[in-house]
Amino acid sequence: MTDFFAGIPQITYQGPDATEDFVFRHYNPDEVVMGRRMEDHLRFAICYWHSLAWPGGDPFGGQTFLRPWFGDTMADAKLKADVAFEMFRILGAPYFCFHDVDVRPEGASFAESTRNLEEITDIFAEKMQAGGPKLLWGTANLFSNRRFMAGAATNPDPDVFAYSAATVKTCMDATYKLGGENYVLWGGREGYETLLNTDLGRELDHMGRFLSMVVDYKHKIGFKGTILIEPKPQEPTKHQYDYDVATVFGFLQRFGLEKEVKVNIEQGHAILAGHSFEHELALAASLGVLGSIDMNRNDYQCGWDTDHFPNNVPEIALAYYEVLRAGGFDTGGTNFDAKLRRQSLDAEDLILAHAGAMDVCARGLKAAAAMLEDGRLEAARQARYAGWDKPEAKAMLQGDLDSITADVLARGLDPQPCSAKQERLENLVNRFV
Ligand code: XLS
Ligand code: NI
Ligand code: NI
Repeated sequence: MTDFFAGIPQITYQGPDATEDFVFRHYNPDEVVMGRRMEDHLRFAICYWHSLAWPGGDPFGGQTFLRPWFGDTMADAKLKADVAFEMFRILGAPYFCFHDVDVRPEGASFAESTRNLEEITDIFAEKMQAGGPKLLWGTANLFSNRRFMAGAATNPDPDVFAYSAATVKTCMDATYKLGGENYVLWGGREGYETLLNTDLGRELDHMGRFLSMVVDYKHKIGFKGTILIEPKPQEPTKHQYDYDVATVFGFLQRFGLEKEVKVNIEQGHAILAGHSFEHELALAASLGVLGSIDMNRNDYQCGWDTDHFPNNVPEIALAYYEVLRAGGFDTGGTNFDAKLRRQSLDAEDLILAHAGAMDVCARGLKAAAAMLEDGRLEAARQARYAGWDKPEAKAMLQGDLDSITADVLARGLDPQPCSAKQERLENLVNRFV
């Protein structure tokens, strides 16, 4: 036991009327929603990087957090692991996620970094066995160290491609060892700063080959989890190749990987791409690649990825509505890829941020389930397309432009528009949120 969270109680469900701060008011893990326990629907994960490794910097100032484990020794990493698992326990989090660099110090060589990762993940394994959470996903940080400044798989230097591939292998090994349910690739610097020095076609070819190697390795070691790509349009690079769900899907198809790889969709990244979160979720579901979500929120007045904790129930309800329509999560879950504001210095801020976010997600999930169970939204959607259920409409799709034109003439067609009922549907949504 460390004393970092001293005095902070275990967070438990106390119902919406509770007056204390350190409680869940809406997240009740055992409550059954649409036939599934809430905990099994939401599959919350806490991310190591923002909660335990992020020092609180912004473009105008550095570290604001002074955590006792901020150092680069194995002793620091072990203290951080102790605090991490205490935090997971206090919040009753069923899952966590990490990058290699979040959890271990960088070694003097690749081999030493790998040994450090193995040692720390062995400690994780013990803590997980002793009742700790499961691993939702592991990933490699191929964007912070200066060696990755021009990209990882898309780096003009083949040695960086090699270093990146070897790093991903070690992180997949660690994820597999810990029973991780997914492995994520976020292409942090897979993109460009200027076209003037970039061979875009070559970089995309290399990225495709890299991903194919990742998929091959998954099968080679018998990893049963899902490989996920996390789209983001820009930041840190000016343009990132994994721009959004549509772009990623086209990339996967080009390399024949659309049945092998799904997407991890982040709220803030969807907004940066000029979409809504629910747009990205609905599109991924319709393409059969909806994997998991990174839950957070961008500040709508700032143009960057601020990774706030979520607190907007109506938005989250629409997001989970798409998740539920798609049948809910399989190996995916809700990872809080969210960080405290840099003035939120206290240990309790970390706990309250997550407890509040879990409550907000629970409210969103319940609202989404109620909308689905009510059925009127889906009935209206079906009614709108009802014409397509008719045999002659289906037959038309088997025809060609000549046969369709003949039919238009024969029937003297003159289509009449009808209302799409948007406001009526929006009013309906507002009854649930
Ligand atoms: C950054 C990304 C990152 C990924 C994991 O914007 O969201 O945190 O989720 O590398
Ligand atoms: Ni993310
Ligand atoms: Ni992000």
